[in-house]
Amino acid sequence: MSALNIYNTIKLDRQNNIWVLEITRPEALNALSADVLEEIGAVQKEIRRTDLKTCRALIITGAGLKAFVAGADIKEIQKISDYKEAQGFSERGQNIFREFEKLFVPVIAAVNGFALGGGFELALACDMIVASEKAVFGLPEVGLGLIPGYGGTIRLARVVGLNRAREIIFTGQNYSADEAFKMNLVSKVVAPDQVLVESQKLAQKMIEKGPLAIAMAKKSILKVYDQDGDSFLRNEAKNFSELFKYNDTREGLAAFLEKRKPNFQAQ
Ligand code: CO8
Repeated sequence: MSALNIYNTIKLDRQNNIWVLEITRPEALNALSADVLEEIGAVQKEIRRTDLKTCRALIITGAGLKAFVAGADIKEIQKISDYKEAQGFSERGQNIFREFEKLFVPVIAAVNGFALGGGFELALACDMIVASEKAVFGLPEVGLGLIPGYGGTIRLARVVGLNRAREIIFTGQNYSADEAFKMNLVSKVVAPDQVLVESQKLAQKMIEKGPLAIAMAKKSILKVYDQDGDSFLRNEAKNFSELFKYNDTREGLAAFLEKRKPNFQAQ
């Protein structure tokens, strides 16, 4: 990990342009405390301030072999006293998770173990998931008298369909990595010691492509959520056209026609 770690509950490796954010509370199965969320928010700020050459992709993972993230910190949830406080709690997490969707760089969840509750919701807010064979996915909130409050009800339904999402949320049961793969939740299932390696390989493939093109594609895909079909297409066309203001687009097209590798400069 980078020597320049300024965080307490996470580690951020910025040694190459695929940054790795590791949540480091293995004693609590990497549960998302207020401190973890705050530090994740600070990393997002770092990425927004950083140019597209320095940070080209982000991988999120959990420390240890057992858990990616076993949920929001139940000890903290227990202290919530009223509606207003609960609303603040949920919105704080929602805003941070939403930001992963809005970041210009691809975000990969490297799910090395339990991804439960808020942990599953975190993975759902990432652009894609690489899972260990031992990963476990579930939204046990209803068993705690809660519902997924970090965007999980919506994001899950969008990926697996309404009825499957209802099953997952209403039963609170756990699902294996293979089951998650069959539900299109996961891009790849790999051996436990390969989760980070495979996530890095996936990121590597993406960072060889045009960074601005990926940013625009990410922006366009997000609009599937937010708008009806017509405005989605308008938005896609707008983002597509926007790319023609940049040299990289010309470079990508020229390189293909000249049968060489493109040299993208993020400009
Ligand atoms: N929060 C706080 N501590 C946790 C959490 C958690 N989510 N998960 C595990 N821990 C702690 C345990 O309390 C335990 O601590 P200690 O050693 O001090 O007792 C330690 O981590 C190890 O856990 P276990 O001993 O329980 O390990 P096991 O191997 O026996 O079990 C499990 C592993 C099955 C993953 C089990 O720990 C478990 O069920 N964890 C809770 C999973 C869960 O219910 N997650 C959902 C939480 S709620 C949520 O995420 C809501 C998100 C939306 C919030 C919206 C705002 C309101």
